[in-house]
Amino acid sequence: MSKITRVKARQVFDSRGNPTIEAEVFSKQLSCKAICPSGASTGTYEAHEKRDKKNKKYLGRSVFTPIKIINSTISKKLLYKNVHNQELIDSILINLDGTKNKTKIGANAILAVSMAVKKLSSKIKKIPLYKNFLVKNNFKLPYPMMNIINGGAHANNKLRIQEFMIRPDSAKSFTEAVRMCFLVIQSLKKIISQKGMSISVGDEGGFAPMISSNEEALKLIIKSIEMAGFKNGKQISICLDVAANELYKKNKYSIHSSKYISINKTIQKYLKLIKKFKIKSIEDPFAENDWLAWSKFKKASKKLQIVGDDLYVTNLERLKKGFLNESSNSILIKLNQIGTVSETLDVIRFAKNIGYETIISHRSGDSEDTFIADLAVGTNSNQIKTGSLSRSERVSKYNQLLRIEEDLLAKAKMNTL
Ligand code: 2PG
Ligand code: MG
Repeated sequence: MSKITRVKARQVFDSRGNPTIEAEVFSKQLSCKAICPSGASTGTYEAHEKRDKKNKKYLGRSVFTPIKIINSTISKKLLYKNVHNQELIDSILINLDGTKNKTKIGANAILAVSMAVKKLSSKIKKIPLYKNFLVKNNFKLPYPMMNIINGGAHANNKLRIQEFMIRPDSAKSFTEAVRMCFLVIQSLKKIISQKGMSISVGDEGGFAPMISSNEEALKLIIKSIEMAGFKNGKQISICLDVAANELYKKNKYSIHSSKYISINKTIQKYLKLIKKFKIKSIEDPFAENDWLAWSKFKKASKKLQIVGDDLYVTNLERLKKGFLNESSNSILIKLNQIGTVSETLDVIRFAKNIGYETIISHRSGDSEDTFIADLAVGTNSNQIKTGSLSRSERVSKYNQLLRIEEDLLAKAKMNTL
């Protein structure tokens, strides 16, 4: 009953219309599918995404080579393995690849299989997916960080910062959290269209108006928070993902304007911005190898949540280095940056042990797969970022969290910030 009988993969498409892998894992009577997401502003140290570079039929983006590996080698190697033994299955996949960054088989192939195995294990146990991770009782719902204005590599406007997010800090339930964000988003929509700007959205479902100044975006958000009847910094907080890798050149940054300035000046400008707009969280304020800038910033900004994404790439070694360097106090978790469910859980466990917040995240190229919603609840992560309240690949995760809250009924509580 709990033995794997077959693994099959197929090419499907992600939210940007690019090919990606869906893996399906079978036991005697049941099967489960999982789809691998894909990033745009990727960190250098992420696990490898394998594509058919030379196949011009899909402009070099198809994934038939890794799919072939799943259908042959992986399917054979996992035959009759116990689907509940995730660690053994993941270690088989890791060893089968044998490289540091999963370049041989590809992390996209490995992850799709690893996630499908976890889902099948839950299905066979007849428990919801969120009950099949680390937490066994006292489940809590994460605070959403909704990316309501998209810039950087996720939109074709000139905004330098990639993500302008809101977090409904005063929400007492997930349902309430979504309602608060809904109200702010509707206000923002009105404000943007009254200004005669487009209300079309970027890759993560947030608006992508043709503005270029970070301050202008922040002012629009504050106005929409107030119009919705909330107070910025109290009921709703602003959070940013700078994705500074994209704005770095020779020890200088062009985060606050198109001019490249020193680390110290960049920090001073950040501090002003944080104070003026009551910003509570900043992700990737500096580039992935600029350890010195990270620790300087951490010392200078006392209560801020500082999140490492491209810095850590959900990699235990890099997280340990960041901990010793005092780089941040939080880590963004993306399954496909490391490539298996087990390694992701190892990183989450370690992060919790050192007192870091774990924030579960989507990718800018995502799909209808809602695995990360369950992962957030099942690992007691207090935040999730999965875009705005538009585009079904984003909304599907929030909808899944609403279902989980309903499933937990009166026992459901919000996590703590
Ligand atoms: C990020 C992510 C998700 P991408 O930088 O945090 O928002 O973007 O998937 O493009 O790396
Ligand atoms: Mg990021």
